[in-house]
Amino acid sequence: MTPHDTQTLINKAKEVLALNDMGGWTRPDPGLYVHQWLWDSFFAAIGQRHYDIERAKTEVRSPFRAQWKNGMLPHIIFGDAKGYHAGPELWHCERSKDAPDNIQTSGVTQPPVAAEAVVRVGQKLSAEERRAWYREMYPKLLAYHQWFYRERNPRGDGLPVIVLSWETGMDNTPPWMHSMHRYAMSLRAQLIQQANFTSIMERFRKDTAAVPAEERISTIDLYAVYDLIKSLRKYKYDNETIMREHKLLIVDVTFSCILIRANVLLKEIADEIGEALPMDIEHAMHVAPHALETLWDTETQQYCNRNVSTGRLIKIPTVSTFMPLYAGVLPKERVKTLIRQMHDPKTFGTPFPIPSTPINSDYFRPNRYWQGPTWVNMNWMLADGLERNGEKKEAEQLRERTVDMIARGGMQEYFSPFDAEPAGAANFSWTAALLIDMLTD
Ligand code: 9WN
Repeated sequence: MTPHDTQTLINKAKEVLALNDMGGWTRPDPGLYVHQWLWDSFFAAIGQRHYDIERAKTEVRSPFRAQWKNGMLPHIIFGDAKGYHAGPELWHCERSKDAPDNIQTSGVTQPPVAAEAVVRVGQKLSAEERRAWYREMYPKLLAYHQWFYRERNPRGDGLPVIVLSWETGMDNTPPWMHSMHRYAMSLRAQLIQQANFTSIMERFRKDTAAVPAEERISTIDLYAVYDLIKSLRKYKYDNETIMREHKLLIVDVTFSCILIRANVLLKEIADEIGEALPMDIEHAMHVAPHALETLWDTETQQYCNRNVSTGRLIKIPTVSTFMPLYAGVLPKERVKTLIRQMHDPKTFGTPFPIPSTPINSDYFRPNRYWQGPTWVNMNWMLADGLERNGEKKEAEQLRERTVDMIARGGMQEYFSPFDAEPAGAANFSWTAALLIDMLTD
């Protein structure tokens, strides 16, 4: 790519971020996701830091204005826009004693990339400014991380229990959909499915006005997710009740890996400002990598989610199997195995890697959301992980393929792993932001 092309792409990406700039926060896109999402904002800041550091700081601060009293950062903060398919009237977050006052949010969280964004912004500051920035952010970040261990880690093994596929950010990822169908379909969802009512229910969907239905979560899966949200709402988002009563409790590989990495970054922040991490976090940092290894399935040679209720691994392959590269430094042999799998043309080794679901999976569709397409945020984290695992060339190659995919497909939400055909929402913020990051660093 010529320097000229690079500059044109960066300019286009900045235009997308400007288009989605709502003042103090960035929406994911102009049509479908018209509120604020947690990990989207942190990814947005990772791009913004390259050309407007103050704006990036504002973006990182903004999700904390809705931090729950128990420390949780909610996955959506609702603004005034109308029309989103799962708005405040579905969540009723005010039913929780922990919900923030005077602001509407969802009642679950999303992968904790907050510490990553705080550190990436910190990298662009002078040592003195960085310490001030870290002093400001550390207590809020710490409260968030401690919430996981107080409320979502009954086994004390350092891996959080996730209660809705939307928390993982990979909404219809196959292992979650499989377990939901098997163990957690509401009566209503079962009836819709059995009576073949899905085509009728399809008409009531709001999300498919913005994006074609075949690129989104299926209708039955969406209604089942809505019903799970209603059951969390019934439990008033109280995690003690949820851990006891909820039908779908999963230890998720991607989520776990992001939290493991986030704790390492939290420690970096604490060290720089002379703070000692509390015991609960120290303990989690010590035990979580061992617990992560129990998610490795020797038979199928992949990392798998675990269904907490059955105790069994869900052996359905997805891109998550590579995320332990992002979590930390793995033994060389394991790194080589994962890289071999990434390049296998029968599974993940596509022209525009890495597909969210391998191409030989029954679930695979090249344009259906988290069941096949390639996502820029996953590639960004995996390239970072490859690099920290000593695989610089692999990391560079993955970034090049990702940039090429965006250059062909545009600033889209996701892409076909075969030919970079764009799918999902257009003018998508994290694609733009992470592209800027990949082209700048
Ligand atoms: C539900 C905003 C979000 C992303 C998620 C992605 C999608 C929402 C939806 O959009 O989820 O949270 O309505 O489909 O799966 O990762 O944060 O971009």
